[in-house]
Amino acid sequence: MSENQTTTAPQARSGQSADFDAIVVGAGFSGLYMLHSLRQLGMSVRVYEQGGGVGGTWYWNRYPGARCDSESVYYMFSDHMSEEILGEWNWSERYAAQPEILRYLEFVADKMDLRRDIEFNARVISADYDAERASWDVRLADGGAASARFLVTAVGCLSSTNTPKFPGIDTFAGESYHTGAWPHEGVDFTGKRVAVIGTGATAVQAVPEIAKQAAHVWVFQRTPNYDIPGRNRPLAAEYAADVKTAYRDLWQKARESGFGLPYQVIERSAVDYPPEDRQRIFEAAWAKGGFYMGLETFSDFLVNKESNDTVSEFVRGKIREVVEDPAVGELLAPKDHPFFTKRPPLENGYYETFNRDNVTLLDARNTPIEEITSRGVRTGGHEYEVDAIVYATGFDAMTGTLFGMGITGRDGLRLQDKWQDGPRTYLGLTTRGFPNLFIITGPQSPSVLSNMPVAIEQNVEWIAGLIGYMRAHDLDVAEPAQEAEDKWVEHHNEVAGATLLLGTDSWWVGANIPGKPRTLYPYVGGVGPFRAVCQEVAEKGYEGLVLSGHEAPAPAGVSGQRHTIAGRHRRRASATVRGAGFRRDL
Ligand code: N01
Repeated sequence: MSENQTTTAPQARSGQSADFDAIVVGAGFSGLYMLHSLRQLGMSVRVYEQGGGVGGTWYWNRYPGARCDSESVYYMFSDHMSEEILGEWNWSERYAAQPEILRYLEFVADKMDLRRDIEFNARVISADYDAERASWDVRLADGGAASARFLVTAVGCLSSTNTPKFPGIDTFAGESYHTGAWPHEGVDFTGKRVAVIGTGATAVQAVPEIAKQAAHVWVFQRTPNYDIPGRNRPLAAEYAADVKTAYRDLWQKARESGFGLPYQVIERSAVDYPPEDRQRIFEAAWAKGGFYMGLETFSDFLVNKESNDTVSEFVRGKIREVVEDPAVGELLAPKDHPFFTKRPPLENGYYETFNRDNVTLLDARNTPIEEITSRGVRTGGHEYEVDAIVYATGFDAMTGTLFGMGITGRDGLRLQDKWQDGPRTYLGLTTRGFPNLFIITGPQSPSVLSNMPVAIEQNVEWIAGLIGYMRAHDLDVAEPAQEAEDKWVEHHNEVAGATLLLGTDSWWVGANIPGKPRTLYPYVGGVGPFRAVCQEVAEKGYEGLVLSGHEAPAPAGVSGQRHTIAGRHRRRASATVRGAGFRRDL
């Protein structure tokens, strides 16, 4: 990984504020594509990236075993970014590992000559909207400053790490690591005693790798997950070639799908099938590996508890089969929440790891972690002495990084104050009171409930489309009308409420962060239906947004026309839910 990629903005370093048409924050998948798209409009763009290189999530998450849970052939930019890159790039594994994905993003950045507009090691500490100038003023941690008419956040959904405030955490004398900020030089656990706290998708990838090196690993599990076998393997050249040949159809299918993957969703309920047929369908998906288990078996797991019970029991049975010690198998088998109401991790050897002599599973639900001591972790009155603690404890997802950037809109309104009871957005992409602020993969858009590149491409293209429209029509300011935003929030909550998701504690609903409002953060109405709504909004001249020249007064909240628009969103709710593979009408 090359660390000397900084291209400095001379103006930002001379004590004066540089002025750009747009500022983009973040240089992962989203920021790279946003930069490219805005350049296509002929705009001057500056990207600020906190890391020392491109990659976003894939720059920071270098923990052992880190790899993508989407099949790599679909985890990349489509021909919308570059047909040439799509043709040239070849993945080596079914699920690409972190170093390969990082290489891919570096390849994209070089190929598209993106680095010259990116400033690395540049952390945004504030972004203030100046209504008179219709401009965003951005300040950086190192004293740099810049302004721009448009501010686009491309900061990812899982970029603010969460380390629980365990008593005594600072007293530990050994090594401590958070998986989301892993040392670039790697960590050698050979012969070490290691505590891993957490059993989410990250730990499920890391534990088998750490266990291969360590003298002993203690895994502190608070909630077991329904881990699906990934069945990772070298990517067959013929398969990869077939995907490339059919990419136009496959990408279109992914764009119109519920979760951003071109899988064959069949509208059917598990409860309508006799047990032996159900079993056959489950076994086939289990053997295939990956999210086929959730997406290609039955279509009503998220809205029908009875149907969900069948798949939940199937997965529990599989876990019990693999784990040799029945007590450990039972502890690993989730019973407190339905399948897929938390993000199911993909595993490659996770359950087998608990058959090793050097791995011990501990129940952090019934015997919670009491404190971190200078020597290790105390739980149930016992001190587990270790050389290293790995915090696989997740992220302050979706809002943590946005709030950390100090975004202040019109009249001094801070984003965290506006969203103190939960996010309020129009389409997840804009929020009233923050003109010309656009959020890629924001809350109330499909974001993490999609194969990410597909959600990102849609968001970026919509934002670029809007900015292009504004420039063509001599418009300077875009801000959602109050009623349009209210209706989107209402629709979002209505769709969320029709699913089982709100009933399970997960980061999807903010339950992992004490005090965070409990609401479903990503939009569950489906990637395809969301795209259709956004497209319709655009075709109607960006209905629901108030577009104006910058001298115009702050936009009024309500109009009869917007009422109609909002009404259409509401009607679409039932279509959306059906379109996303759910059965319950709203
Ligand atoms: O984080 P998590 P993650 N005491 O929040 C536990 C994506 N991802 O980094 O479940 C004890 O899921 C917590 O316990 P509980 C993917 O979307 C993608 O693993 O809250 N334990 C949980 O077990 C994923 O969902 C890929 O009871 C505590 C764990 O820490 C998301 O990232 C790969 C605790 C946190 O799990 C986040 O996954 C990996 C406490 N006080 C991840 N606090 C790819 O596809 C927390 N925990 C590339």
